[in-house]
Amino acid sequence: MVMKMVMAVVQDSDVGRLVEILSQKKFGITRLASTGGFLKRGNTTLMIGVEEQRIEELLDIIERMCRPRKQIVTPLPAGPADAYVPYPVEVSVGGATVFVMDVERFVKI
Ligand code: 2BA
Repeated sequence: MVMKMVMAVVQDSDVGRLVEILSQKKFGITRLASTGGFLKRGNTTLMIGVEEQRIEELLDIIERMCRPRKQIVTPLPAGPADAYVPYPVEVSVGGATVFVMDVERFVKI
């Protein structure tokens, strides 16, 4: 059985429903509290160890449950204070950022 490790960074607002459906479908999940480097806001990283043949099923579910959203960010000042104009910028976050990795060995002890 070939295993893969999927690490999916998802928005907190999507994670509850996503974890529920993945658990129902018997995917094994570890949920990690994480923080985005750019927005410096909380998000959630799911570690999901999965058989290679279930990868597409998993990606389909993630795609269905995770929606892109707009977030407004006000950049922090950088440089001289009198030159700083704090205007908000809109960024689009998500649906999900997903990494699929090979697993050399998988053991439960
Ligand atoms: P954040 O780093 O907080 O990024 C949130 C959103 O801000 C990103 O959404 C992107 O639209 C925007 N963004 C990020 N860096 C930017 C920059 N230097 N300039 C302008 N806009 C920027 P997503 O791309 O959907 O990413 C959502 C979250 O996924 C990220 O939160 C981060 O936690 C994670 N992520 C994204 N790419 C990653 C990567 N290559 N490696 C590890 N984690 C990643």
